[in-house]
Amino acid sequence: MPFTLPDLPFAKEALAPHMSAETLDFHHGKHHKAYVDKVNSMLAEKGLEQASLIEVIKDGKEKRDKKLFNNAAQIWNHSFFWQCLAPEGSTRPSGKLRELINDDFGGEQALLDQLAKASAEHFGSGWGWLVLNGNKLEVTSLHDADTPAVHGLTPLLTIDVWEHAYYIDYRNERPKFVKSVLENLINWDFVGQNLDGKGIERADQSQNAKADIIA
Ligand code: MN3
Repeated sequence: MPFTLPDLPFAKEALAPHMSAETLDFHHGKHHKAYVDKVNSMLAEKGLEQASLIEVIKDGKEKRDKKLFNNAAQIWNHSFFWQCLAPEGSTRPSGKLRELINDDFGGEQALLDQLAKASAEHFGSGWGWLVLNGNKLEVTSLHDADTPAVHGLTPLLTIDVWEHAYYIDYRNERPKFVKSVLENLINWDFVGQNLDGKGIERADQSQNAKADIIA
């Protein structure tokens, strides 16, 4: 069953000026789509036509098939990333998420500062992450296509720091991009929802045709 490129959960112009429609045209319409097309072109030869996206990612990791792992993990990371974004000022951390942020970081600004630092200072391509490790919130960053989905961590929020994520709007200024996205575009409702541990399936199902049939 081929994977499909999920639609963006917002209008392409809705994140400007922090993330332009042109960036989304390239980032979603070309980069994310290329990962989907690449994985689809590999499924038959790998005998994975019936696998879910997470199964494909795990298969790639177990068999040390870097091409399969990298492309499949990038589908998932991007599907998750789009869900983490929302038009400026539309949500704020609330409920249990707000409590955890206060307990583990001492407040929202401290969390944003740590996440901005980890993302901006990550060396090379990769992703900044807020994850739940056991019962504790943690900020981390992972290289290239690597994903918390295969590290036993519960993904809550991510920010893409590959150059393709910011070069059109911010040129080489990654810290400015990171700050702008973190302070203006985070869908905190989605982040809070992921405390239930189902964030991995949530981003998988959004583009897994098999899941649509079950639903
Ligand atoms: Mn990207």
